[in-house]
Amino acid sequence: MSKIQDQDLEIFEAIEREKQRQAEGVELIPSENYTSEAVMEACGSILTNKYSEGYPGKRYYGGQENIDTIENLAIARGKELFGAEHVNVQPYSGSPANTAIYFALLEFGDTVMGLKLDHGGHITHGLPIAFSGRAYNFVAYGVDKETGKIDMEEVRRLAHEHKPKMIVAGFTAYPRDIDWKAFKEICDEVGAISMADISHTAGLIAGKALESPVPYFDVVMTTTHKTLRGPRGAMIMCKEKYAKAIDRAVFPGLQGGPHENAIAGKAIAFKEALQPAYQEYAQQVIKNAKHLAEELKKRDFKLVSDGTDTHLILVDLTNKGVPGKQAQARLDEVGITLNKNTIPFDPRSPMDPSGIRLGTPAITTRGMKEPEMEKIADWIDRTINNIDNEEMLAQIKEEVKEMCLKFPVPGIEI
Ligand code: DSN
Repeated sequence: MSKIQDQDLEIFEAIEREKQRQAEGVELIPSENYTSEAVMEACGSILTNKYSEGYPGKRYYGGQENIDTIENLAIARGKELFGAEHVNVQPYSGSPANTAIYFALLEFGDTVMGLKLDHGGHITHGLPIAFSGRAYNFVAYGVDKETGKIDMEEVRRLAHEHKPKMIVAGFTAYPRDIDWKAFKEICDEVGAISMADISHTAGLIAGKALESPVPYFDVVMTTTHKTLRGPRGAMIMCKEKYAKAIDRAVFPGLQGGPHENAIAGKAIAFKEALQPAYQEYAQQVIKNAKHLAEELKKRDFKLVSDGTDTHLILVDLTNKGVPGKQAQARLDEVGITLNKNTIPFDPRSPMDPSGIRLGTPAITTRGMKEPEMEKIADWIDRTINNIDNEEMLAQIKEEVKEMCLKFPVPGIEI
């Protein structure tokens, strides 16, 4: 970072402070992770200099021989990792990737089904004020009030009633595994295109810790920087019959020049995820999440759906008398980063909801295991129970820092 230090001290110092924050804190935002130094090198490499509109072998500008090698490797490794028929590695991120899928396979105004935002769906799954909600007629399904789990009978009923052209299965804040086969059956019953958004769980699927929708679904989208532990970005997988439409929608339909530095990072991350050690990582992410969930329950935290099958936990703080926004802010102060989140049927506003969302991908990358989950549950409990006790919070912050410094973050020297 010496060049940045010489040239731009303000940015250098902000990055240094961020390094310190990442090293000294417990990162529990379930969509975040620490990518490898190799991936970061690729993202910061000279590949950022190159324009390469088009696809390998069919580019618009010259000088593509090395770019084609890189993108072909990313595609081949993506296919191998997920067993996909066709892969597009160019989407800049999850939202443009989902938009490209809709643009490829739907007409504006078509009916689509997706999970309600306040039940765990994403803004690109039909939020009325987002592009998805304005361009398409989204019909939302939700979770069962008692179980907190997706109500597949409601999905079936709504599908038969509305005859959607596409059903989106996937989430951004839902703690349970998805029954892909059941979704696919419903899609087949009504002739809908099946679309899975596995952004949160792609790494757990690649690591064979969760079942994959790829064999059954028409189209599958994932971001590459969450459990998959790659660079910021996304990829689309689909059946061969949709390949042309998807590629055309990504470029030139929606995007211009692909970010080949990020695509090189994706190729490296996919290679890492193909190694046996990655499967151990994926298993441990889930073991940690289940253990953390149990430890929180022991301390009288109420979990949506009463637990987790994945990396993600959604806590309803109503019984603690501390709203999500205040919990997030105070936990931030002690070095525990997570996010406030709506819970299903939340009586509070999305800006200050009743819940918090947390997860284990990042802390598992650092090597934390079950004993550390117990400490983290304890710190969360003590913070929530002593929300106005500055002395106690300062003490917890020291304890958090002491533990974190024993677990290195890739690319950060302590
Ligand atoms: N922002 C992501 C998440 O936190 O789940 C979704 O796009």
